Amino acid sequence: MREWTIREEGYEEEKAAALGNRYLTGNGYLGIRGTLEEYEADRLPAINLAGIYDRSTGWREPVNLPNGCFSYLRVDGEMYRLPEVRPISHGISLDYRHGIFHRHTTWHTARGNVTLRTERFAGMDQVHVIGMRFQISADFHADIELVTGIDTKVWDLNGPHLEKISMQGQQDDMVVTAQTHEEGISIAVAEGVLASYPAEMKQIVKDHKILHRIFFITMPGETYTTDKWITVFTGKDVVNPREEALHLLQQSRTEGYDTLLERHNRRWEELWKHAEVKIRGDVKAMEAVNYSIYHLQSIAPRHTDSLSIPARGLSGQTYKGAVFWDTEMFMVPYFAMTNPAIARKLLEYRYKTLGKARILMKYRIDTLAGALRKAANYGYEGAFYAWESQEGGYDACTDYNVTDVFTGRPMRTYFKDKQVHISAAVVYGILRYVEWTGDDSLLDTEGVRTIVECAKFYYSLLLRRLTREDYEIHDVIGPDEYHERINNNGYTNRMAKYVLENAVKVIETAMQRGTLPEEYDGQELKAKFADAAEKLFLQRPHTGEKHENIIEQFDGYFQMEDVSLEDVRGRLLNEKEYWGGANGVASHTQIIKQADVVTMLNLFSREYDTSVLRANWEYYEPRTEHGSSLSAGMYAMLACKIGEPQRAYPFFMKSAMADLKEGGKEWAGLVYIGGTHPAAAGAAYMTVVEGFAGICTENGRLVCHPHLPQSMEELEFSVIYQNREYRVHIDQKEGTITEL
Ligand code: IFM
Repeated sequence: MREWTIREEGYEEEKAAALGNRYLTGNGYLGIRGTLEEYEADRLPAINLAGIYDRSTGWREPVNLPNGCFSYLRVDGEMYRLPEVRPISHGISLDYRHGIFHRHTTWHTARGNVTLRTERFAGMDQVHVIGMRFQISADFHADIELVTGIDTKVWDLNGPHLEKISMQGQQDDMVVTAQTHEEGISIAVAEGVLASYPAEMKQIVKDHKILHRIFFITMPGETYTTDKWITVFTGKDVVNPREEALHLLQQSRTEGYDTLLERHNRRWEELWKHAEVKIRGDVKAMEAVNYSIYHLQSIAPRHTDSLSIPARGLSGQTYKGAVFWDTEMFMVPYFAMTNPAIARKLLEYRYKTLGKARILMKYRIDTLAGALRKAANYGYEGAFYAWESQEGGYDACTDYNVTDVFTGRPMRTYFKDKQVHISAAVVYGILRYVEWTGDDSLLDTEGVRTIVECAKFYYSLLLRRLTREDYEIHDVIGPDEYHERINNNGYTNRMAKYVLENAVKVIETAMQRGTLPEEYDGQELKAKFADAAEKLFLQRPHTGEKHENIIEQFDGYFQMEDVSLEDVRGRLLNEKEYWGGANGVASHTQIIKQADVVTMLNLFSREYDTSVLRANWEYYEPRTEHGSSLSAGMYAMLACKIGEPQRAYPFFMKSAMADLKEGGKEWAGLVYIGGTHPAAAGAAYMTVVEGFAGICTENGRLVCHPHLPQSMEELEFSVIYQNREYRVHIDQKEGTITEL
């Protein structure tokens, strides 16, 4: 039987960063890192806000809130906190069915043992509230002081982001207000406690903190419970965040902790009704995939319309809290199948970031945002979406996105300029949603405009040589980021063709319905896009002994040094050096960072014989570093499509365990790059549904072609397809799909 709980017993200080990610709780509005309550900024605690960005000293990044969870204990006047005082027992756990974090710590003191237990959750029912409960017990008459409040000195990668910080006591409650530097967005964090035992309470403001001091003496063996509520609002949510935060605090206190927790649990149970995956015979796989789903649910924006999900979820400021292609390619499919309203929101974010130029107060020039503007800046037409999209579609990707470990100097990278496949991911997400859900209202005027503008972008990238009839796309970076500025990337060209072909269909339908935006000449665009789609050069499976059936990743790839992954790894002079760029160890070799041709084949598998799919899987897998968490899932899914679930299995587990296992990349030099990996979580889910269960649509009907790995006796889950819910049951012999 599974537990729905992960645990970490014992205390190891150096694990703080990793556990902060693994034990994350969140509700789409905010994410609370799974760190200990007594941690200050140097141990990476954070309550990370969705969709509020700021720039002060370096990169623009999402804002971490004043830490309303901050707390520690004093016993007989001595401070008891980690890591300063070693405990005799300590552990944390996460109930990932309900997003509840627990901690227990027992310290030995001069007069006896004291135990602190805490519980906390980010309200799923009411996203502006964080609930916390402390339970303290001792085996002697301990003189306890529970210190809890709001720490305004927060962990930032490139902060500080908050100014005009004010800390005020408000009778029994306290409230911190502040403003972001760049846009002056006001934020308010209010906090209140309720002790269920007679206690003396004081408030103090000290060292960037506003704190309650709760004094009481324990009876041996009794447990003393203190409840705490933290409420959060910003100027983006309401006109007066401070008043709203205080008001909600009062309301939460009146309703009580247990009521809040019960409603929170109920909301999670509703989410699991459509999302849970049951696997008989392989508990480890079942737990890993449901844990992945937990993360996706914890970061899904439910409270507002104009948000998408960053590549590291709500686990902090890594990757600038930006939205990448990860969302459309890896997360949208999961939400379309289990919670289409969320998938729709994620896609509408791209409509909002299509072209509106937003000028922020301080950084007028480089925050001119929007996909249309980005394309124009490079001399292209149409919509070139931000590679690292922040609010308003501002591209947060810098020209120098990597620091050279040898010189300490920034290295020119071309991710922002050349990963043109980002716009195709947006179109893919929209069309995948429409096809799966049947909700073509997403293809209203804005949807048509987005797709047409993306098609115009690819059209404007096309090149034709005087000696050739076909069209090419040069100077790009495909999914494999180690090979920059290459020509005719197999993935990019195929995705461009997909966009052009679908733009023709979308224009046709819009013309019939009279919904084509007035600025377009439908006939002319259709003719141009159809011609481009037909003549666009695609890398084809090679013939000939050496590369029989292999699709070359880009022009000249086969001429690059064909050397093993281990040899390339052995050439590293520093374990942290970057493998790509001008001097990278992989740049002139066939070693690639992540699935590239394999990603293309997975998306368009129906266009190729199994022999081609297999040959490419076998050719590229040993040449792939899997240096991105996006890679393994693509190999897993394609392995299922060639009928090899056993080969898929380790890649599926790698994806599903991306946030569970030790050893992920956490630091690049001095820059923290850790965080959660929601794209890998989405890939793990898709491997179960599309890979192992083989769910797909044929003539508008849901069908399955299962390929279960040996360890899985039975697989069961629900999907929402075209507004109807289906229960899928697969065993080693057959699969059934039943409409509920
Ligand atoms: O989008 C990915 C990219 O493909 C590889 N580097 C990390 C990004 C964010 O996950």
